[in-house]
Amino acid sequence: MAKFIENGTRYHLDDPCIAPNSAAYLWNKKMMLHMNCRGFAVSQYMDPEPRKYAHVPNLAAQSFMQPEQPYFSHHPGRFFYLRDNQSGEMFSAPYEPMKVDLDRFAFEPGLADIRWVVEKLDIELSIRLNLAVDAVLECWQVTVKNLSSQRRDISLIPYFPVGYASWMNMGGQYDAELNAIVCSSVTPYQKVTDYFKHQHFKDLTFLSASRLPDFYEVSQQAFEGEGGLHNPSALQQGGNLNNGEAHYELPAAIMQFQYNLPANGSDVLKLSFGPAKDKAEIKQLNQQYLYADQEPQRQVCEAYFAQAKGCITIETPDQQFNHFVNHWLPRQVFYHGDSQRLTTDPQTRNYLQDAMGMVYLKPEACKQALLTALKQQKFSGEMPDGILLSEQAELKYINQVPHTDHPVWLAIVLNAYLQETNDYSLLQVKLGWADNSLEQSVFEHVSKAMQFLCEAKDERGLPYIAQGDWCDPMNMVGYQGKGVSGWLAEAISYALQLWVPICEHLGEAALVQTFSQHAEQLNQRINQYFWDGAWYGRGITDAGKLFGISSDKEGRIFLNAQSWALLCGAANDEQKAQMLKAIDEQLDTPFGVMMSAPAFTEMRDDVGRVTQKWPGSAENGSVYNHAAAFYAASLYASSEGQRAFDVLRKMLPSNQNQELKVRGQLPIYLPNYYRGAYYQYPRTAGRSSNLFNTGTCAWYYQLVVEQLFGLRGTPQGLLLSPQLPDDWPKASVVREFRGAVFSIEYQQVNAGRAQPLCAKQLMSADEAKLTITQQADKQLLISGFVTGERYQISVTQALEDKANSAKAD
Ligand code: CEZ
Repeated sequence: MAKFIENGTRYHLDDPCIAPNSAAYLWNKKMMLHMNCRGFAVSQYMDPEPRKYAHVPNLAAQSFMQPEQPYFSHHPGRFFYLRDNQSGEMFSAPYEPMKVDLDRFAFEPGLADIRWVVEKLDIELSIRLNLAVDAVLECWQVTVKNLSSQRRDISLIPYFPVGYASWMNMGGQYDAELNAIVCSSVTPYQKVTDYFKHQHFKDLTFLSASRLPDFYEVSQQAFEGEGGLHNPSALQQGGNLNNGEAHYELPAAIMQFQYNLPANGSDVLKLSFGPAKDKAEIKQLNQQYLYADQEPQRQVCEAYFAQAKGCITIETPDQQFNHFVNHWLPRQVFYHGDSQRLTTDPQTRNYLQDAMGMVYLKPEACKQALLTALKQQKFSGEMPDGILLSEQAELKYINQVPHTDHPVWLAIVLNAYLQETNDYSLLQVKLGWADNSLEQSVFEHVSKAMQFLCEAKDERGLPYIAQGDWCDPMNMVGYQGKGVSGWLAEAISYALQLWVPICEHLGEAALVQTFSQHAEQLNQRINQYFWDGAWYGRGITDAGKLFGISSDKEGRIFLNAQSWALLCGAANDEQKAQMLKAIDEQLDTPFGVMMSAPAFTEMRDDVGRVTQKWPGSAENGSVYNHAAAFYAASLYASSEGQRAFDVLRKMLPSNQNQELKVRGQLPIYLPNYYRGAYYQYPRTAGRSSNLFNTGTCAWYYQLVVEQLFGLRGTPQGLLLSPQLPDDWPKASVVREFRGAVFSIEYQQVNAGRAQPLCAKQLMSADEAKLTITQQADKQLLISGFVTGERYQISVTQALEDKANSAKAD
C-alpha cells in the first residue's frame, strides 16, 4: 500500500504500475532532476540558461518544463540491469526498461534523496540518489545483496543513456584514468558569435564509478542490438559487454560489474553522473564526491534541504495533510524561492509569488527578491514581464509577450512580508529604476506601480489586458489595444485595498484617498460591466464583447473572475451565494475546482491561444491549482472556511491505489494542474500534470498559516482567527512568529458557548504574560510577546456558530 513513512519525511510506493509516471524531484541551485518511479529522468542545469546532459534520442529544442511529460522506451533515464550469470535470467531496476514483474518494488522519495528497493531472483538492489549540493552532479549508490543461501555469480549493468546531443559531433569512450565513460559532443551552432559564447559549455557527459568495470559499452546500438532495450543483445547468452566506443553514434554510459556474492553477501557501488567541461573537472568531481568520505557531503545535502522548513508545524486528525504541510509543502515553497524554477528570467508574477512563499521560511529572501524586482521597474511604474537574474539573462518565450497584471503582485507580496515581519523599514529602502537613476523608496516604487495600474484604463475606466493577464495564453482578448480584463479590474481593486492600510500606516493621507477611491470605483465598474446575472464575466474583447458569461457555449464561467470578486469585495452576499452555486454546479469536480468550463474545443480568436490548448489541460479548463488556491483564499476571506479547506484538500491525492491511478501522482507536491473538462473528457479527468512548478504552493502555505489556523501578523501583534474544518475536534500547531514560538492547542466545541472564539494562555511559573484582546467576534489579538520566548495558548471555538455561515445549496 502506498503511504508516508519515516514520520512523513519519505513516501513509499510499492507498485511501478499504479501510477507509472509518478515522480519525485531533487534540485540544487544549479540543477534540477525530475525522477520518475520507473527510472525515467528529466534533468537540466543552468549554464547560465537551462541545458541538458542526457538527451532524448533525437534532437529536441530546449524548452521550458512541460506538463504531462511523456516518457517512451528510449526516454533518458537511469537504469540497472541485473543478470544471474548462471541461469542467464535478468531483470532491470527500478522497473524500466525490461518491465519484468518484480518480487518487491519500493520507490521512496525522501526530502533530500530518492530511494528504491527492488527484489527479484533472490537479489536485492537498494538504490539511492542524491544531488551534490554545489555541483551539477548525480550521486548514486547501489547496494547489491544476495538474499539466497547460495553463492551467486551476477552482473550489474548500469545503463545511463546520454542521447543525441549534437548533429555536429558526438561520441564517447571509456577513460581508464578517470574510470569513467566520457561522452563528448559539440553543441550545434551556426553563427560564429556562438562559437565564442559556447566556450564554457560542459559538452561532456560522464559516468564514473567507484570500482573498475569488468566490461563496458558506449554505443547504445551495439548494446541494444536486435534484442532491444527489453532484452539487449549484448547481454544475451551470457555474453559480456564488448568494450565498444561510440563514434558519431548514440552514446550511452554502460558498465558491467561482476560480483561473486556469498550467501547473504552484499556490495556497494558508487556512481557519479553529470556534465563537465573537461577531464580536469571530472577528476575534481570524482575526488570530491566519488572517492571522498560521503558522510560530510551527505550532511551538507541534508543541511541544504533542512532550510526548507516553514514557520508552522501542525498536528491535526488528518495525518496525510500533516505530513504534507510539515515537510513537503515548505520543501516545494523553498524549491521555488531558492531556485527560481531554474530560469534566468522568471516571469515577474511568478518571481514575486514565489518570493511570497519565502516570507514563511526565510523572509530575507523575499525582501531581496522584492528589491531585485523593483530595481527593474520602469520610472512610469510599469513592471517588466520577467525579472532578469543575471547580467547575461534576457527576456525569453512568454516574457516577450506583454501582460498587464505584473504590478498587482507587488502589493500582494509586500503585504504578506509586512504582515509576517512587521519590517516597515523595508519601505524606506531607496533604489533606482530600470530607466532612471533617481533613487526612490520602496514605498514610492510600489505606490507608482499602483498609480500605473490605476491609469492604464480605457474610457470606461477598465484595465487593458493587452496580450494577457495572470492567464498567460489569453492573448487575443486585447491584442488590438482595446480589450479589457475583468479579473484584472478585481485584482487591481484588491491590490489597492491591501496597499491603502500601508499608506495609512505611513501617514500618506492623499494616497489613501486616491487609492481607496479608485478601488471603490473599480468595484462599482466591475458590477456595472461584468456581472452577468449569476456570476461575473472574465473580460471584454477588442470588439466589445463580454465573455465568460451564460450565453457562451464554451468558456461560460471562469473561476478567477469569481474568486477575485470576493477578494476585492465587489460581490455582495446575494451575488456571492449565486456565484458559489454556479461554481458548485459548473466547476466543482471530485479532483478539485476547474478554472473554467466548458473547456474550449475550438479556437476562439477573440480570446486566444488558451482556447487552443487541449480541453481540460492547463488554462483551458483544467483543475488549475493556482486558480483553485485563489478561490480558497477568497473563501477564507469571506468566512467560508469549510469550503476553503475542501478546495485545499482536494489538491492532494489520497494514498488509495484507485486515486493514485487516476491522478498519476504522489501526494508529495502540488502539481500545476489536474486535468479538468470533467464532463467533456471524464476518462482523463483528474490526471496530474506532474509539473511541480506552480505559484500554488506559496498561496497554499499562506492560507494554512494565516487562514486555516488563523495566525496572521498585524502591526499590533498576532491576529488569531482560525477557520478549522468542522470535523476536527482538536488540532495543535507550533507557530514561529517574529522570533517567538507559540504552541497553540485548538478545540472545537459544540454547544452553548457564549463566545464564538476564546483563547487563554497556559502559563508556567517563569513565563511572561501575553495580552489577548478581543478584536471582533471571531478575532483575537495576541500581543505583548517577547522575542526568544515560548508561549502556550489554548483556543476554543464554537462549532454551532460556524454552522450558521452562508452555504449555497
Ligand atoms: O505557465 C504559467 C505561468 O508560469 O501559467 C500561469 C501564469 O500565471 C504563470 O505565470 C497561468 O497562465 O501557455 C503558456 O504560456 C502557459 O502560460 C504555461 O506556460 C503555464 C504553464 O502551466 C506552465 O506552468
